[in-house]
Order: sequence, then structure tokens, then C-alpha cells
Amino acid sequence: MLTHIATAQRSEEKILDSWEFSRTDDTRWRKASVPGTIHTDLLQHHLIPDPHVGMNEKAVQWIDKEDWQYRTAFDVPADWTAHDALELELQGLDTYAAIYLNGQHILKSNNMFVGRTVDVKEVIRTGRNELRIVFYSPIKHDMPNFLQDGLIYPAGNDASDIPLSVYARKAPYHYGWDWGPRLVTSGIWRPVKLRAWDKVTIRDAWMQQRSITDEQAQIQAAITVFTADAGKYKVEITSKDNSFRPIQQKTFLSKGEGILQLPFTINQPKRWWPNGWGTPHLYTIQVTISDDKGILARKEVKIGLRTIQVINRPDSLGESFYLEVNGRPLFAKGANYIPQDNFLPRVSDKKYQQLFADMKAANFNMVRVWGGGSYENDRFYELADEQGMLVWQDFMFACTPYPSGKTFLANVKEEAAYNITRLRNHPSLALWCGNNEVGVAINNWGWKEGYGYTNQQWERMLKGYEQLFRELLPQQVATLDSGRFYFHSSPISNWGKKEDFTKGDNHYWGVWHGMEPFDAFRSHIPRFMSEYGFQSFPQLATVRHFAGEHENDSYSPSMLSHQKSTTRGNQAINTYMLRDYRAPKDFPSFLYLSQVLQAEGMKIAMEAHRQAKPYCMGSLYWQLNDCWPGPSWSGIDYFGRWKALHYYVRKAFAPVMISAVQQQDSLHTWIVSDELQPLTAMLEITVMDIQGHIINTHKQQVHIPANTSSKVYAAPTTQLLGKADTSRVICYMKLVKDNKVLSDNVHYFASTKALQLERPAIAISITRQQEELYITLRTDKLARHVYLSLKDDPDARFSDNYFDLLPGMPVTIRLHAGLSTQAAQQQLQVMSLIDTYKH
Ligand code: BMA
Repeated sequence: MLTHIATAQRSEEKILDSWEFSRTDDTRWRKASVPGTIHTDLLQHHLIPDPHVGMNEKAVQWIDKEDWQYRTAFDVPADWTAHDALELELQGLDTYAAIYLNGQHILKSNNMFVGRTVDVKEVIRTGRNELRIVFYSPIKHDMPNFLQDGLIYPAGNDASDIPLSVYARKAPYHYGWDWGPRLVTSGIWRPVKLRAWDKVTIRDAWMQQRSITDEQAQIQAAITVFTADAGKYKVEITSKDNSFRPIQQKTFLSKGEGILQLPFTINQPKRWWPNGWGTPHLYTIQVTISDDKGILARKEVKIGLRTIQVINRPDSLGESFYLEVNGRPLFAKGANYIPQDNFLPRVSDKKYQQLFADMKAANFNMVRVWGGGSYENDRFYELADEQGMLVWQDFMFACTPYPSGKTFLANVKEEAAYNITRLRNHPSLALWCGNNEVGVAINNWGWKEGYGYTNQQWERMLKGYEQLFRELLPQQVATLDSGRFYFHSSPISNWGKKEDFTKGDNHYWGVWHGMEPFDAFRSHIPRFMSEYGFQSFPQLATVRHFAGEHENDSYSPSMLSHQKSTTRGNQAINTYMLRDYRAPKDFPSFLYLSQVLQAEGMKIAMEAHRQAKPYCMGSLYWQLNDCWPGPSWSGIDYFGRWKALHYYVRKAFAPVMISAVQQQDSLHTWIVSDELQPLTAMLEITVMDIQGHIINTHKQQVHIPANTSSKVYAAPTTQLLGKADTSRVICYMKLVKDNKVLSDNVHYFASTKALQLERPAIAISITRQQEELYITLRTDKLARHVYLSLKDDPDARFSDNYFDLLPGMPVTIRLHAGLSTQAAQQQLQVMSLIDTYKH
């Protein structure tokens, strides 16, 4: 069946739907969802249990050892076959596929990241047609490669005895990772379209910004056309909002592919600004090609005008690594993004939108599309453009060397070309990175000895690395996206030695993988931190999705099967937890505490990175989100529920941020501003005991220069505290301007474990204004990490959560909900840290 999409007058485009699937050795065909995966189709028909639940992951491992096929029948009207050209566009086939149209083999595909366009003019006919796509088992397909190589690649995240993932140009995390299951999918994961056109079509419209000043932006349009009928045509570039004078050119197009170069100018350009610095202005540009009868082809693109430079060069301190956006040095705030599901086509537009709203809410200006996942859908980059979210784009290689035979390299070359071309118009696209951690791993992870490679085998891997990441990919970027920064691997430096923290970007895993205390975040500050993290468990409702009511322990069977960090995992969480907190009294307390632990630990890092600006110019934590429900380093779980971490990130990444550090006997107060304007505000510090008795106050006006970090106040702790018992005091600090709190923070002089908390009496009052509930909380004594939830709605999103409630300082929390105030009173559950104590 065909679903019609409107295009230019003399071309037609339809999405092919109504698909069926079967195993290749079976005669039964069943209804399929396309785009989709074989796993989700089998699930739909109740032929497999939900792989995200319990230990079902194990029960579905047979799927990737089978061959599968998909088919659809569709009618093509006579006026379609009369067109000059008929093409099938297959935007994503996962992965080893043979495509048959009306029984005739028309294409072979071997890379899920490459969309294909096939000329089907000679094969298609008026009336009924049948398209069939066979997907060969990626495991069976790649086993001969392994047997021929005679060695095992050190792909430690591939959760099978023989890691075949390296051979397949397919999302690496499908084969397992330390936060996700092994679910090796097959299927048509992006749409299939049939297109008919006359004379000429536009394949690509690249708008390369050549230069920009306040007066003018020079754009070079490179329009790739494909001509079926040579002749003279009119090419036009117009602005939908009249932001520049349309350009027209009459040109002769010869048969086949060609590129038209058309420069144009935008006067008084409005710039695209990253989140926090202004509006990410976008221009909509339309390209058309016509003959004297009218428009033949049309393409619309959105662009943003800005400069982005990555300044990675030797300096007096080592080697810098930072972004300069529109000429200003930018401190990058954000996280590492992994695919939002094991089954990629299942991620709805709503989920994309929500995730970007969540990034924006947490004051991100950058997101890293990490190399073990997938080049994201166009929608992802459109949202990044709209939200001012800079994108750090890895090529999809992570944590292992890769083959480097001719066929493999040719396949990667095609993949790079396809994705660079697809993404290069996006103003959010900040940089290309060759891979995740393969560089540091080769030098530091002990592979040669660990896997017992011969010198010859090892040399081959090293040479392969050079060919792939230092020759092929940078050449592709230079040719197809010249001017955009490329570097061969993130991180540039390892984290073992002191000098590592003076050069380039860094993934500091001393905390977690190295079991160093959270405080080590303060002493391990690189020039740009592109990964650091700590695991936590999702909230109870998310846990209950995959583990039954009786599973009240992180070591119960389903819980353990969802803990994919087998080297550290639960043990690390427990060790760190008992360092800082008392053992929680029950399972819900444990889940809550794991989130508090993660958030508090990460807070140290985020604040320290920002304080260290401009030495350090970026903080991208590991990891933003999840691909299934389970414990992981994420701040937002699989169902989109914010963990404590995401609330903490929002505060720690605020445009202006106040924080304090205790050094020896003094307390130092820092203010970091990412704003482009200087600021004058009032600093207010209140020291009180846990019952709210004021011990000391300090107030001063502070001038904060634009885009800096500065220490604004330092005082000996004895001066601040007098004789007060450090285990019973709170230091509350805030920065106020025009009666508005720009940022606030709380400092404690004792570890949380040592704090002498007393049971608080929290009074709650709720009012409603339209769709918003206002929940006011008051306490008589310090309540740490106050956590609000609704009994029957695990998705309730409170305006703040896991915050410290101080005596004498009521807090009002907003909740967007349809509940009456009375129902809210009944539904609302409030707990704080002391509720996790056994006595
Ligand atoms: C980093 C990432 C991932 C991994 C994470 C946690 O190195 O690049 O490979 O999931 O660590 O171990």
C-alpha cells in the first residue's frame, strides 16, 4: 500500500506501508510494523516475551541467529510509471539485506547507517508490485569473518563469547553494553519510499556558511542534482521569510549527477546562539528547479548562522580544548547521549521532544552523540537546532579496534559520506569525533598482553586504527564538510597520570571504575571533561516494570540481570553508599539513596569543573538517558523519569551558579557566570544550626564579570561557625538580584553520615491555580533530600525534588497536574534522608 506525500507538482512520493514478515524458512507471514525491528514484531504477535522484563533478554537470543524477511505489495498507477524516473528510497536497513522487487534482486545492503536510493524504473510496473527484503542473521553472516581472522577482537562490551560486533556496521550497543542488554535486531528501521519524478531531482542542498560579520553572511549553496533529461533549467534559491534577495540561475544540466554552486548573501544576519546565550535563529531556505512548465523539484532546508571553532592547541598550560561560538569561549555543559531504546524505531517524536526539553530545562548547551550508539534521526538534529543544543558527533565506533580490510573500509567510507552529507547543514553540529575511547584503550587497556596478540596481529590493529581514524574519516570530513573540526578519538588524554589533565579532553573514571572517592573529582580537572559518571537505580515504579514485587534486593535475579556493569555495578554502589550514608532500612530507601548518592557525587564534579573555568571548559557527564529500564549512570530513566541527578544538574549548570569549597580551615565561595554580560548582585550567606537558630550571616554586593568564574568570598570556618558543632550546622548561600534568587546552594561542614539529623516535622499546604498545584513545605528542623512523589503517578514531575528543606525557609514546589488539592493531599508522599535510617 502507498501513503501519499505531497511534493513538487511534477513528482510524487509515497511511503510504503502494510508490511508482513516471516522467518525465511517458514511459510507463515504476519503483519509487521515498518519502520520497526524483528524483535518488536515478534513481541507484537506474542511470539516472544518482553525482552525488557525480568530475565527475558536470555530467552530471545535465538532471534539474531535466524534469517528474516519482510514484504509488501503495492499498486502503482499508470501516471506514475509514465514519469521519467522511479526510485525506491530505503532510508535504513538493519543490516545484511537483499532486496527483491517483483522477484528481481535489485540491491544488497550491508550497513544500517546508510540509506540507499535505487533506480527501479525498469522493474516496477503499473498495477501490483511486490517488494521483499531478506535480512540475514548478523551472527551467521559475520562468523566466517571471525574464522578467517583467527583472532578475537577485544570488544569487551559485546556480551557474547565471540564478539562479532566489530564486523557489522550496525549500532555497537545492540550487542550489549555495560548499561544495556544484548538485543541484536534486524529489520527495516527507517522508512521506505517510492518516488517518481520528471527530468531532474534534487539529491542534496548544502548551504555552507563561508563567512559572517554583523553586516553580511556569505553562503555557498552546493545543490546536488540528478538529471534524467538533459536541458536548460531554472534554479532558484528563495527565503521563506524574505531574509535575502532570491537568486535565480538558468543553467544547462547534463544527464546524470551534477553539483551546482550558487553563492548568496544574507544581510544583517541574525545569529544562531547556543542555549543560554540567546535565540537559536533559523533561516528557512527553499531550492527549486523548474522548466518552462513549472517546478520540477523542490527542497527546503533550515540553516543557522554562527561560527563554531574548536580550539585544541598547545598553550602555556598544556593543550587547550574548548569551543568558541560566535567568537566567545563557551563552557560546554551537557551529557553523553545513548540511543533511547534497544529498538530504535520505537522512539516516538514525543520522546525526542521531551528529552530535548529536559536538556534545556537542565541548562545544557551541548550533547554528545556517543560512538557506541547510532547516528541519530534527522529529528534529533532538528530539535538540537531549534533548542540551541550544540552536538558533539562521534562516528559509530567505540571501545575496540575494528577490521581494516578493503571491503570494511569502503563500507565505512560510504557510511561517513552518507551521514556527513545528511548532517552538515545543521547549525548545532559542532564537531566530528572519530571514535569513543579506542585511542586511549589501545595505549592503556592492556589488550596486547591480555588477549595474547602476536606482534604481527597487534601491528595490524594499530595500522588499521591509523587507516580508519587518522586517514579515512578525516579525509571524508575535509572533503564533504570542510571547516568542521575533526579529531580521531575521545578522550585525547587518559586519566591515570597528572599530565593527562593538562591536555585536551578527558574521560575521568577514577571515580567509579577506579573506586576513588567523590572528592577526587576536585583534584582531577582536565581541560574539557567529556565523560565522568556514577551509577544509580531508577525509582521503584521503573524497577517494578522489570522486577516483580518479591524482588526487593539489587541482587535478586531480575535485578542482577539488569545490572550490566558486571565489573563494578552493585558492589561499587554499595561501597560508595556506605562511605557517605548509613545503610538504608529497606529496598525503596535503597533506590532513593542510590539516586541521592549519585547526584551528590556528581554535584562535586560539575561545580569543580565550572569553578575551574577557563582552565576547564566543558563538563559532559556520563550519561543522559537509558535504552531500557535498569540501573545505569543516567540522570533520566528509560521512561523519562528524572532521577535526583537531573534536578541537581539543572542547578549545577545554571547560567549563574554559586558554590562553596572548604579548603583546610576556610570556606571559599565561588560564583560562575556563563552570561555574556557582567552582573551585580547580592551575596547572602546564612549559617544556622539544624533547628534554624542563626549563628552568623554575611551579606555583600558582588560584581561578576561576564563569562568567568571567580572566588568572591573566603572566610575561616571558625569565624563563620564560632563554637558551633560542625555536625549540626548548615551554611546556606544565595545570590540575589532584584529580589530574584539567581542561584543558591547549601554547604555542610561534616559528612552526611556524621550529620546529627533529627526527625523533622514537615508541614504541607497545597493550593491550586489553573492547572498548577503549589505545594508549600515548611520544616522545624533540617530535612535533607526531600523527595516528593504521588502514590499513583510515577510520572509526576515536580518543579524541584531531592532538595534540602531548611528550618525557617519554606519552599513552594509546582506540579502540573489535574488533581484537586484534596486528592493531591491524599496522593502526595514526602520523605527525606532520615526516613531511610533504620532507627
Ligand atoms: C565510558 C563510555 C561507555 C561506558 C561508560 C561506563 O567509557 O564510553 O563505554 O558505558 O564508560 O563504563
